[in-house]
Amino acid sequence: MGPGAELSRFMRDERVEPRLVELIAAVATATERIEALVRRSGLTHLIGLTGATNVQDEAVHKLDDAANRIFVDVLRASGRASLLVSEELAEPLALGGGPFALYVDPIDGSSNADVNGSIGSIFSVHASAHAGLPGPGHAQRAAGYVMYGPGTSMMITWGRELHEFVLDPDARGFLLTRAGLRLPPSGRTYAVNFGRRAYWDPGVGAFFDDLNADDPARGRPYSLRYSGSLTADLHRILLEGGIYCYPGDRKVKDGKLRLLYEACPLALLAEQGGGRASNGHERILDIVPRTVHQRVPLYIGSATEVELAEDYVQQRRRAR
Ligand code: AHM
Ligand code: MG
Repeated sequence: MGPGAELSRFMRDERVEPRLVELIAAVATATERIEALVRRSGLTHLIGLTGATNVQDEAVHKLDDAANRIFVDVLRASGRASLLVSEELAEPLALGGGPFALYVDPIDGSSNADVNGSIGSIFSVHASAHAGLPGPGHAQRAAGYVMYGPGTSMMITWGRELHEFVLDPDARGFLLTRAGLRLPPSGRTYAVNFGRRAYWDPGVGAFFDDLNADDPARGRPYSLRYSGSLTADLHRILLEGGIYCYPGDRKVKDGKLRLLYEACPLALLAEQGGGRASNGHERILDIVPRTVHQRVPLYIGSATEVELAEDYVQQRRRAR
């Protein structure tokens, strides 16, 4: 019995295609192995940088590298994926067989690894795609993340609702904790790197001024909660409502986050829980990808806050 045994049983009961169940079981195996590395990383010299830079010109952490190798090995052995696209691989990697393509960010929030902060792995499944470029995110066959925090949670969807599994640290298996999870329609917190405010468009700044207003009658001010790990910050928002944002700005036109292995999988999770995800103008899941490592601005979370963000970004609403 592998770490995905209960998850596989649940998927089979839901009549999910057997080959997809097997692929997700492989993802559960990979992330359980990564979790074991993460837990011991402070003792095993797995924190810090490798000295290399990846295709996005970002410094590669030792954990990025180790987690990427685990995904490659486990996926190759599973025989269920023909292709792996990873934040840590410049080009899509042919794996030899299987009906699916897997898109992963092996370690999301790598900078947190050095300070014993929460990190995660994000994954997205498409039908095998020509040259690694899939259709828009609404065509994803499954998506999810595993957050390595005080506990290890997996949020997953196969396009029918949103479910949470938690890794039992003794039995080493993912156990179902919440089925059919729904996001609150609005919340009281937002997550954004406020240090970039000087680079934002006025509409983006006006949105956060609105959330920060001294206006208890409208549920303001919101609280700011930002950890530097998208999976950890989004986890709070999926459970408690609110919004996570990584806007485009004067320095980084399309923001920082990647469409195929960050924004799209998280957008599918949010929508399956009744939330929304947008680039400020367009639904994330409708964007047709142009390149495998393409970046996209991201506004994701409860429907109320994502719609309000769009109103400000598109200047339908202006500074109050
Ligand atoms: P990474 O996958 O290279 O770690 O980058 C993604 C991370 C997100 O987890 C996080 O929300 C964001 O980058 C933080 O970026 P910044 O330090 O610019 O706020
Ligand atoms: Mg990463």
